[in-house]
Amino acid sequence: MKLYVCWGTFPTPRPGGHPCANAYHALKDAGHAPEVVRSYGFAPLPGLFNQTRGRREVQKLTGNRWVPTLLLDDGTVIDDSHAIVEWARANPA
Ligand SMILES: N[C@@H](CCC(=O)N[C@@H](CS)C(=O)NCC(=O)O)C(=O)O
Repeated sequence: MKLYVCWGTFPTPRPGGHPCANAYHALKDAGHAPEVVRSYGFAPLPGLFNQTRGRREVQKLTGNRWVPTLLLDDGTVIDDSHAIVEWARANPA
């Protein structure tokens, strides 16, 4: 499985935590070892930073450029950190 994230899976002071880190740690806690695809980017200036391969792949998969996005080996796409956390809890490795 591939987990598309922004700049990494580090914690940030954001309320609710860093969405990419939340998704990543939920997957790890459930026993998965996702391939992490750093996609960088900055939504308010999409032309400037959102032209990375990762962001383009995310846009193809989801129609938007927001991460985290999870791509399962069977091609299933799970978008949004909350949905990824729920999926991880429901689908331990
Ligand atoms: N509601 C979303 C919010 C995700 C979010 O804020 N993602 C940030 C990265 S941590 C993002 O993609 N921002 C746009 C950008 O960096 O271009 C979720 O929880 O998945």
